[in-house]
Amino acid sequence: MNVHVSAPADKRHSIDPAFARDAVRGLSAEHKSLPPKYFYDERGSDLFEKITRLPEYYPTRTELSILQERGDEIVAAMPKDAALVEFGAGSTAKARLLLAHRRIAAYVPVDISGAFLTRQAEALKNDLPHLAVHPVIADFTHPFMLPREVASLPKAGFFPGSTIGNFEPEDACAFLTIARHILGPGATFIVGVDLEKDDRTLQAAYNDEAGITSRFNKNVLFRINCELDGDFDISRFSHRAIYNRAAHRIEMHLVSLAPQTVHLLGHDIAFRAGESIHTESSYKYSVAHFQELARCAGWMPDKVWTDARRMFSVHALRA
Ligand code: AVI
Repeated sequence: MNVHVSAPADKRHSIDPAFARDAVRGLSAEHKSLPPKYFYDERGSDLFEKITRLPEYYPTRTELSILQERGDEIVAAMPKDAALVEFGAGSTAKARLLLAHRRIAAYVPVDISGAFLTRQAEALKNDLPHLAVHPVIADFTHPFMLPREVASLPKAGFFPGSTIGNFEPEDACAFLTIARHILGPGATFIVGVDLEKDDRTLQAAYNDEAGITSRFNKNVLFRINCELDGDFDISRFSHRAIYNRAAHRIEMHLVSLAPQTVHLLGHDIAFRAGESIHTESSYKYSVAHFQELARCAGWMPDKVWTDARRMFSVHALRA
């Protein structure tokens, strides 16, 4: 499809062309969708941070407990004196649990947000002066170069948070393949993966009582209004998260509460009452199913750690 984007003259300077193209394309499709990466501006990242502390949202605290309790075994599964390469390093809180074991020689946080990354790296250097820290500003879903300072060190990748679950399975396989090439032969990859479980626990985690997930979901419309000069009436959309068991995924949607037309960059986007925008999929895996995905990407499943209730898993893969 050819997407034509015309911005009003006074907005032209501030529009991100990739966001404009993805928004127009996704909202003009028969089944409307928006890529989940657009949740995460400052406000969205702040809302996500709040989600991780909600009583219903079990993944973050469960993964932290696994890293805390099994950190020594997880670090022992890595090559000795490795460079730990974190793909999409958010707060570094999880990496710190591994770095505390002092068997890791260098830390390479990789993130698109340069300012945030530099602040985190400085704080880490202060707290762990023995550790070499070499941040890389890059989109970790595309091939990037590791810093030459870690060229001679063995590598361990780290991808916590079940962010892998937000990729479509074929994109997850492509990402795991890219990561294997970046990390190179002999590397280990530590990946956090949310596990399949009962519908009630899953639905509650994405439909919290305080309504934070709803605000997080609607943030993408807020951004379209602010950054792309859209005119969404956000109060006329409702948050919906359902578990699609056949597809093994939580689906987040924004559902139009009435027939309405939204205007965006010269396009009229018509909604029927009840029509939805699919904004995120969060795939849930069994241990065996994730190991199969890893094998498809050329990794050898090595070890796996789960919590006692088998809510979440941390995998060690070998190149
Ligand atoms: C970042 N990611 C792993 C979260 C998830 O659970 O899929 C994003 C999220 N969406 C709603 N709540 C949290």
